[in-house]
Amino acid sequence: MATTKTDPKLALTANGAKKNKVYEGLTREQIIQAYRFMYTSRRIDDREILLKRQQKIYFQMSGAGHEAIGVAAGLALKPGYDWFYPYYRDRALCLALGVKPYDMFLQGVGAANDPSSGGRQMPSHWSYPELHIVTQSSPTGSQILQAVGCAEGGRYFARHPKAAVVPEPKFADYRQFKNVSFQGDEISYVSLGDGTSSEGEFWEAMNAAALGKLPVIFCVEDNGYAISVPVEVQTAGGNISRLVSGFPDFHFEEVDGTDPIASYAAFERAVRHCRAGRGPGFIHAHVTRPYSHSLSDDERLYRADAERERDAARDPVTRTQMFLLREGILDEKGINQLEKEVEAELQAAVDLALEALPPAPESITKYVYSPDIDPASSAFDTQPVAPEVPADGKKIPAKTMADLITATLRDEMKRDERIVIFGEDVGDCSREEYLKRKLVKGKGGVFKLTFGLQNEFGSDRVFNSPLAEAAIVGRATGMATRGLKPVVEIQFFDYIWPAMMQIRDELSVIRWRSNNGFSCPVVIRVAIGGYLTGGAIYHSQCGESVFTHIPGLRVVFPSNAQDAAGLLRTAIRCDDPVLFLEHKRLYREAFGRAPYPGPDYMIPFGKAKIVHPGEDLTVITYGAVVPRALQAAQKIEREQGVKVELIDLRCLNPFDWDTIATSVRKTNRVLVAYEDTLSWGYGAEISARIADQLFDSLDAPVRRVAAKDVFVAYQPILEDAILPQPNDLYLAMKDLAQY
Ligand SMILES: Cc1ncc(C[n+]2csc(CCOP(=O)(O)OP(=O)(O)O)c2C)c(N)n1
Ligand SMILES: [Mg+2]
Repeated sequence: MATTKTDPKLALTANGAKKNKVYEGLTREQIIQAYRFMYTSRRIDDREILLKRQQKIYFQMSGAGHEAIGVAAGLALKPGYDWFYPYYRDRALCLALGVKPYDMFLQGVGAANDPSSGGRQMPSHWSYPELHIVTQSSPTGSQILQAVGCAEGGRYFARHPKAAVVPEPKFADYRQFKNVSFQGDEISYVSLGDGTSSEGEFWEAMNAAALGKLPVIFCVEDNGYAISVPVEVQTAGGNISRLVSGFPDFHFEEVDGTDPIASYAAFERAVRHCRAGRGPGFIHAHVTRPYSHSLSDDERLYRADAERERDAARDPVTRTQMFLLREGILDEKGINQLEKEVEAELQAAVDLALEALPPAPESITKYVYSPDIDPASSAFDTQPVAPEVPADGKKIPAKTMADLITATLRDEMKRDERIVIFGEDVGDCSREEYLKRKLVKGKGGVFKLTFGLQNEFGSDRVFNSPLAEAAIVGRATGMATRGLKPVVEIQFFDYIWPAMMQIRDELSVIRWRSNNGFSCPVVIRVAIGGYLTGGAIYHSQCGESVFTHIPGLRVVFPSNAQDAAGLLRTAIRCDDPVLFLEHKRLYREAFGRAPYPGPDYMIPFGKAKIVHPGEDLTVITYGAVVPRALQAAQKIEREQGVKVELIDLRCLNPFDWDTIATSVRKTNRVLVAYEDTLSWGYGAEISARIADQLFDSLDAPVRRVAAKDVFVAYQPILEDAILPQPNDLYLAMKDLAQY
């Protein structure tokens, strides 16, 4: 373990002539302060390593070698004004922004009052809302797109300041619980390691930042290794600066990141570029990694001694100490004094942290969802407005699910200026002059559900994104963290997978992992499902159970127009992230059309609908299986007199256990039907719960009807054989009724 020592031979006394000298704009006092942060950072690492060996903390991740670049960033940027998406090596940055060593030790011991996460996250996973240090996670690089979205959020509020005002609504929505702050020239800082620049999300973020000329500073802290993989195996040509140099409107810096003054100067130039609105900044800092990757790694297994010695000669802490002595900024006595003060502070902080109480086990479910708004509550239970009868006495026109989703989006956008809509092809036309000159009508989504919205609300609020699903969700997450309400679209469920990391490890978990420090209530609309005769493998998939398996994410799946309108409004106004699944086959189906239920119509989450009452058999389903099950239920009643109670769940997380239990207790027979593949599907969970909790009420086994365990094929004969059909449902109902 390399510890930091003062070399007494180098000690000089203060040089009077240099007293007023500034170094790239930094005064001597500021440089002493910078050194104090660097030294503190290194010594916290050393203390944590000791505590880990004594089994008093459970993990350690060091920032050693990265202190100078971190402190430089901290001095050039403003806490509580700019926004920070750091990574685990940014201890010195956090100290420079105002985080206290005590807070860091609290995370190490997993204390209840750890301000970053309340004992939920490993140490070095920073989260300090007041300083604008946004909760970070462990997947390398998943913070980068969010930093871009954060910058977009700041710009949006600067251009639409009225959107930040919390109205006095008749109905309390998520806005009441989001403090929006924006400056107009704030910067989003994001850092990553050299290895992490291989992640696709890094490139999506660079592209998005350049396209938007956004004030984001990307800082690549290049220590030459990603665990054991050296940079020349990681980055083509061995230098990330060369690879990114073609991105337009960036200010680029490649700097010795072990030199705090050169690093500060690089940051200052990038900051000026960003604050002036000229585009993003990119700082490539060459740093060192004097300790192994983590305590679980031993770098001697893959790094030769000579190489490690070369690194040690560039150690930023030792180097800065030598600089202080050489410049006469501090003499040996001064250095000793500073180090003693730091040691005393750390000792006190460790002593205190070791006494901190752990969190209570009962607290584990706190902040999975918003503690402020419950979308399953009666506040979201409003009545549809009766439509006006046409003056000519004609029938009230019934609208499709597609129509009512568009109408709901339009009314919500009128009501709430924080809503922005983006995704692939969702805009009417990116070349605005065509719209202005009325040369084109506009597209508005491949299914046309957002048609006309860009025209009506402007290109700031409805716009096309690059073809990059992780970027859609990651940027939306950053925007929502700032207080916007992004309602984004994933064009086909089959293509949601690039966004999976953002959905599973970020969007859904941000509130919980930050102990309610941050939240990001995004709505993701997704076109899902088959029965398309020709949709084939990549336009017909279901897979909702993959998402209902994620704590923190609401999942909704309406089967008809009115439910889609009511549930989408609840999704938009609530304070949780929502996956809103829209079945493509139902968009324009004759089944389930309805008049528009009005601009305040809402349905609470987790409330099923009994589509067809009955006493003999319960069928539990949702989505496009609802009309198919209804057809089968009507047939079996006609032919056999069996009365089926058909339940449309409408919302999959939360789901309506009470309605299921009441029905099964009455009918004693139950069929669970779903369009997804049978095994490990959504119905498996429902069946298991029924078997567990309603065993005494059952007169027959719990049966399932679902897709075969294969992909959906193109040829309609095959598609019919794969997906559950009305006749499959009919036969299963008959079998169960006779059991
Ligand atoms: C997506 C993902 N893949 C793998 C890992 C495991 N992992 C943690 S750190 C790391 C190396 C990161 O290297 P680099 O980006 O250069 O940062 P450094 O640790 O060198 O500062 C790896 C592979 C992870 N956390 N996330
Ligand atoms: Mg590295």
